[in-house]
Amino acid sequence: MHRSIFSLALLLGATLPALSFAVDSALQVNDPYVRLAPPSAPASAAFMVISNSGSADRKLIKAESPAAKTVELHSHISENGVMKMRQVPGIDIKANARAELKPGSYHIMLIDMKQALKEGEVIPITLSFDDGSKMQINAPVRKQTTMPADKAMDHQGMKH
Ligand SMILES: [Cu+2]
Repeated sequence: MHRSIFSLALLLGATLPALSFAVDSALQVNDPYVRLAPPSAPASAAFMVISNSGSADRKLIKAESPAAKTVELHSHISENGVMKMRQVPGIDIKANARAELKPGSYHIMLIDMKQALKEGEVIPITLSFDDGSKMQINAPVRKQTTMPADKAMDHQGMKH
């Protein structure tokens, strides 16, 4: 009797480490979209908010999409007063924080689109993170609004 309870405790103890070994469920992507570019434009950009509810810093290190020949992670920097895009090796998503990919800031650049984008079309994007985890998201194509950033944020918040 004693022995069987003891084995059960051992068994439960042994399964606990396995439970905490989950795939990166701490990361969540909200409100992804791809900017509708003019049909002649060879490139467009994808935006989204990536939240990290975990206790470890994460980094987005790669993005891929079947819709574009090349996909790069970009940031906007101000160089001599001129805003320029620059490729970056990764986008940080700090522990218990979020990374906002938005116009004028970090974004996922879709270069050499295979087809012209259509409004409402959904673009699949695969995100790879520094812990080896991957996430597949679907980003609808949206017309670029010219709202100020704070208004756009309110709008995003209201959607959920
Ligand atoms: Cu860019």
